[in-house]
Amino acid sequence: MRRALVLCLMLPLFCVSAAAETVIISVDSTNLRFTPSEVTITEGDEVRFFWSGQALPHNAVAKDGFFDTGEPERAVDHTVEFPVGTNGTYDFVCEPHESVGMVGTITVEPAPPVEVEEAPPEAPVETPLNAGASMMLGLLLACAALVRREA
Ligand SMILES: [Cu+2]
Repeated sequence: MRRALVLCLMLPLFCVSAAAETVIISVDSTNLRFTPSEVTITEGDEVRFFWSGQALPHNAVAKDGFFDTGEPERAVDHTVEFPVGTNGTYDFVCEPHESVGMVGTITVEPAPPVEVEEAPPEAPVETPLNAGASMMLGLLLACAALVRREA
């Protein structure tokens, strides 16, 4: 009984956590490199440029100007969002150390298409609010069945 209730309380959390991810790019100060220097993300994710306590100041500037962490600093905490429509390849450099190879690449893959299997063609178009409400209703019904079975 208690196990089922805990499961029910956690279900909405799983639904929410399927969303954006944050990938951290830091600095390997021993050989003047970004670490990791190549990342692949999906539209909707974000990249956080994060380092502190560096002996030398660094920054990260996209060659196409899409992002720029500002002046080189020993401590940087700068998050870049890649919303839907930004899929592509973004080369970036640390301006003071580009010449010694402190460069990187972010590959942004297109967001997966929205699942349409569950909505037959004759069904009325659901607003996001209705879709969310009916999903919650479905979860509640599943929880109720689970609780009843364990009781
Ligand atoms: Cu640098």
